Amino acid sequence: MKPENIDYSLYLVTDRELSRGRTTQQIVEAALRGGITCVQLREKTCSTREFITQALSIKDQLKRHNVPLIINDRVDIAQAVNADGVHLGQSDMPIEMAKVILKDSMIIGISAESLKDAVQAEKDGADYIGVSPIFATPTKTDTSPPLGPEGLREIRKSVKIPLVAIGGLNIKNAGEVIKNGADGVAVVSAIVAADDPEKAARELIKIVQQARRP
Ligand code: TZP
Ligand code: MG
Repeated sequence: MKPENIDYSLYLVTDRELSRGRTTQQIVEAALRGGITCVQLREKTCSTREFITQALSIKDQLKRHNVPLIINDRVDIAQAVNADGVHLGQSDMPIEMAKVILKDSMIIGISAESLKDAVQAEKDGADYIGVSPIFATPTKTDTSPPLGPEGLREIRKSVKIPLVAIGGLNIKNAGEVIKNGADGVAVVSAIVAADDPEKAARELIKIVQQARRP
């Protein structure tokens, strides 16, 4: 999928630990029915071989819905499975090196935890920025202090590429982050750990769409 065709509106980030016994495929399938528009496969504990197997399986699932697959951290796996893109944090492979390895059409998302990171990521040629964390979240605790909607708004003023907000987002605050400049809302627990991931996704996408109306 071409970078300009990616819809970041509701961006699901997977987490097998929070899935409450359901497989990542089950969560993704339900979330697709609910209306997610992008998936990042985030595997922090499994082997490379298992990561690849998961990526190929989820890629297949997403293809049927024309939803892009982004791989967290692993440039090699993104390239090997021909994913739509890769998402890199500030401690992962530098973007200029990732660009050497990846084919030109591959989307590169960069996590920014400050205005400085965000401006740099755009300058370096990122396709989108994950603005993180907006709010404190138990899902990821090794983060910088939360930026809040104000921090997001500041970044929006300085950066033109798509901004995907992440960290502590749910149906109560998703609208607020869209109104403060995010192009999309990325969630882990609000979908992955929900009693009903389909319903959770459906509610979230509706809130995102409503928040965009003037
Ligand atoms: N990156 C920054 S915060 C975060 C990641 C992966 C976790 C977001 O999880 P949740 O459950 O949506 O707050
Ligand atoms: Mg990372």
